[in-house]
Amino acid sequence: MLNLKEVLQEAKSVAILGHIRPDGDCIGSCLSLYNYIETYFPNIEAKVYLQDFMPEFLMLKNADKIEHDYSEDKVYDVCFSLDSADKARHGEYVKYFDTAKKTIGIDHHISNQGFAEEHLIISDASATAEIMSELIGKENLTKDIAECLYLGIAHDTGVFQYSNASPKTFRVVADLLETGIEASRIIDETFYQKSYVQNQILGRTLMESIMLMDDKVIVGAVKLKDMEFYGVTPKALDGIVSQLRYTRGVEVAIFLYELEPQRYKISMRSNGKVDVSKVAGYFGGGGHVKAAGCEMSGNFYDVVNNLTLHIEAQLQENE
Ligand SMILES: [Mn+2]
Repeated sequence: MLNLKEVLQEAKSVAILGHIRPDGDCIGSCLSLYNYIETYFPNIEAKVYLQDFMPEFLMLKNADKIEHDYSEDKVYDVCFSLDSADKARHGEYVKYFDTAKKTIGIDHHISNQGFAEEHLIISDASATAEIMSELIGKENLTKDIAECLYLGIAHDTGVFQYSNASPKTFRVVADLLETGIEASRIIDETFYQKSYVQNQILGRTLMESIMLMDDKVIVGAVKLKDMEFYGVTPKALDGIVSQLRYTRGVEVAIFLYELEPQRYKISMRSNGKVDVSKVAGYFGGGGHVKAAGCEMSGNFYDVVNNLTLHIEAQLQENE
């Protein structure tokens, strides 16, 4: 297994890269490594590069030091690629990867082919942060490092709910909790909290949702003019489909938003009876059994009818 200490002992400068549109696991993993270096290898000049950033992650130590400028042509001794299944995921920061003297990839995506010189890819780890927890080692955890790792694992497991959260994940999380982190504050402020406007759109979408197929399918939609009215981007619509799924008796939740007139982005969630990745697959999309998405053209009713035909076929098959 990769030995973090050995790698860092020989390094004077380290670049840490995540992926474009970074999520909690990406940011948590990158900052855990940064904070580890700052604590145990203070002489190393380290930098985390991420293109954009969500303000709720500022609660993590040194989140304010994340670099968003890539104009400098610096050559690093070591470049870490975290939570990124392929090189293109690094976006414009890839130049630091390409020029570094040594590259190391750490990831949990099954599609990662190992594009770095040295890599640690564990596809049954729930999150890159779970792998980082093991690499850093229980004995080296500080509260600041543990907060980053906990946030990463919590986000990639949907707060420990998805099937990727294994008994091992919980053992790692137990070690993180031992450091005294404020676990519920981290989850509340970075995962569940929404802006007032987001809650308004969520409420309105739930209120205007429709039930189909003997109440086995629920459909919610947001139109372009609604997004304009509330002044939000599609990012603000995250989580609406999950809330739709929490409707008793529902097998599949469908959430649509308008990309342009007569063009929809569709997210689906299933409780297990219907494989929504198959449904999305018919329309050029994909995903997992319980979570999938695609894009479709047509008016709202055509789009919903086309989707429910495939859902109905699967429900009948399984009965
Ligand atoms: Mn991840």
